[in-house]
Amino acid sequence: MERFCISIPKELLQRLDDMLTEKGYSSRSEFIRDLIREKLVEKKWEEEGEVFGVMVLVYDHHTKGVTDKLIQIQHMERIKVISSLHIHISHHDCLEVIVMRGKGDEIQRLANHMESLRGVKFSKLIRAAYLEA
Ligand code: NI
Repeated sequence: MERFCISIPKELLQRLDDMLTEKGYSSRSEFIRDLIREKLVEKKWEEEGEVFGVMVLVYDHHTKGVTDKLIQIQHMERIKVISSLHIHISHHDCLEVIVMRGKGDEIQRLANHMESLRGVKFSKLIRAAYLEA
């Protein structure tokens, strides 16, 4: 581990400490490391490297065509869907979790496509990436 000093306005440090307490972090260092990793994951999404996307969807499977379209999208060649989980949450609605691997912009495009389908009531893409650090 390397150590370094940073200068930070008092108010900002107070905000940082409030966040640490709120989230239950035991040290500033651990929190700062996580913040840096978060930035690196964002950066990886902007660049050409391989990233992971986890899409959560809630949709009404009675809406005409939505199930077929979702399957069709997931079969697109350039994005690899690693895994998906389907839960029937009510008579009408399904919850689906889709884990994808590929380039950031391609995963994002796919996510946008799924989100905009008629019958999709909720959607959220979680942007993840593997970092060596
Ligand atoms: Ni279902």
